Amino acid sequence: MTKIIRFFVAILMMISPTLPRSLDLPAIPDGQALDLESRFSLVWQDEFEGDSLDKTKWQYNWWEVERKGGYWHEDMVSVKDGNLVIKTAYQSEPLENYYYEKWSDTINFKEYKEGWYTGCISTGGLYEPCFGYFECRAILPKSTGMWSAFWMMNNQVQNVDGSGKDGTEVDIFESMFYKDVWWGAGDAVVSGIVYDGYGADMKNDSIGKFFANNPYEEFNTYGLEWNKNEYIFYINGVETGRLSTGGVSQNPERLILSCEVAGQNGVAHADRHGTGKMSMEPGDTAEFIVDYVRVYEYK
Ligand SMILES: [Ca+2]
Ligand SMILES: [Ca+2]
Repeated sequence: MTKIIRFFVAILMMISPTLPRSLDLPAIPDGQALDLESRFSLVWQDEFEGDSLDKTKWQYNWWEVERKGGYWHEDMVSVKDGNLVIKTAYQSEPLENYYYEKWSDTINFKEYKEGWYTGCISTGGLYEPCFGYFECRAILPKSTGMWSAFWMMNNQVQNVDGSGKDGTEVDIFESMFYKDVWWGAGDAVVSGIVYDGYGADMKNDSIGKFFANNPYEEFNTYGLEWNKNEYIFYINGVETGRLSTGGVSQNPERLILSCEVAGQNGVAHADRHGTGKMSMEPGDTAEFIVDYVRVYEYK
């Protein structure tokens, strides 16, 4: 089905490259190829070798008790066979009940409940770069009603001053269209930005949806080039789009790998992202598998 839709989209793109996006269809990446070697130098990486998370590079979820329709918990994060694995599964017995105070490293305690558990890791407080090229290589978790993401942010994103220059959430990719074959988006991811506040103050923009290659079964790379003037998004080293809406962040930001379950207050349900109802049942597991995260500076 996706092959037929991709073919249809390719025809539309021959008529006009922006036509799929204007119809809310995913587009095929067809921008400039990234010239990584001549323009950038590798300065930070985690290849996820070994058998545990490197705590000199990452910390576990740093905020919130419940995360949307589930819970973030470090027991859902592991390193094995050269990959980071963030597992999403239903826990009939709640896992140990602690969480990090929002926006801080302070640990608090509150009762966790039965429900969907998943995980998040961040370089917050350990490595917060500003500008460069950021890439992960990953296989996406197979369930509707949830999504994985590789993203960046800092605490200033919540600072409402009319600009994103103090800090912008940059969603390098979010996967939320698993099995969404109706719009042909099943093999697509979305990329975008959120800036100048959350909740009622939130402003955002997106480059739209773009196809990756069989992303729930195979590794693809998802990248962001961030300079003073714009964000440039890539899939497998091919540009998908650019954004600078609201002003580009000029401050350091942390890198984040996460899975989230659609819903609220720890209860899973379909939400505004159109992720639908969770297709997993208790006993099922979805895995977000990350081969590496690499960071490059401009030469
Ligand atoms: Ca701001
Ligand atoms: Ca690896």
